[in-house]
Amino acid sequence: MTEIKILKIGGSVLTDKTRLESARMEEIERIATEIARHGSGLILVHGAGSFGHIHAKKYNLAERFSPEGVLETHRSVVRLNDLVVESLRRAGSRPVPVHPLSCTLLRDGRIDAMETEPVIEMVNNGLVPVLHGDVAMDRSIGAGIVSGDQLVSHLARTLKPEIVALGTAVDGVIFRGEVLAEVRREALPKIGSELGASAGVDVTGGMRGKLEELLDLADQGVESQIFNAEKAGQIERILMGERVGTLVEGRI
Ligand code: IP8
Repeated sequence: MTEIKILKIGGSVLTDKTRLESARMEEIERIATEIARHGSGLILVHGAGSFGHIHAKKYNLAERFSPEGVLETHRSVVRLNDLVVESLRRAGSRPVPVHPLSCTLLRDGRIDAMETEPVIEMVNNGLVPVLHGDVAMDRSIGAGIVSGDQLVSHLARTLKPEIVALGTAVDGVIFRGEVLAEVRREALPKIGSELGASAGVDVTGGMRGKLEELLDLADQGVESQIFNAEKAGQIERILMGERVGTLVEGRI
């Protein structure tokens, strides 16, 4: 089996989160070029940014079932996914879209079941599956939101990849103005209040949500990195196995 790397690029990097469905095409293209150079064994997950969060908030999807909200939010994130997939293809990569709504089931907002075998087969055949934060059916509340971070953590727990990295619009986990080289669960009470919210509309928890997701993963023995994907070259460094940004580690 191919060694797997899971990379998530946040919606704040790919879109302007303050303006409805506003893609940052130059960024998407630069990122696609970096990925195309080092994308073997890669599963890419991207956030929704202003393509999903604004619709999800409008229909209050985190709180109540809305058939119209499910459709509008899903179609919006698929539009962003199309742009990412197309840029990757132009850059020379072999992307395939994977929409979580069709292969993931939640219970109380957490992934209860996900069909991962097709994703593994894609990777084994040299394709780059491109997943994204999405709406998904939920056994308890009808439908809910599955963030890209939750998808990363679920896939990583199942597939035990060699590299897990979350590219954001900041340099890593920042505490008192400094980027932390590493972070463990024990540090959360101390640094928690300083963890910034995301710019613009965000229904899935900003840096704190991200960190909680990755600390749970670290508790299962899978370390990950949070780094700045807006800085040119950082994605390539990550995909080559370098340590960049903040390493999220398990308990001491
Ligand atoms: O941007 C959120 O995914 P995220 C998905 O990865 C929706 O948190 C539909 C708002």
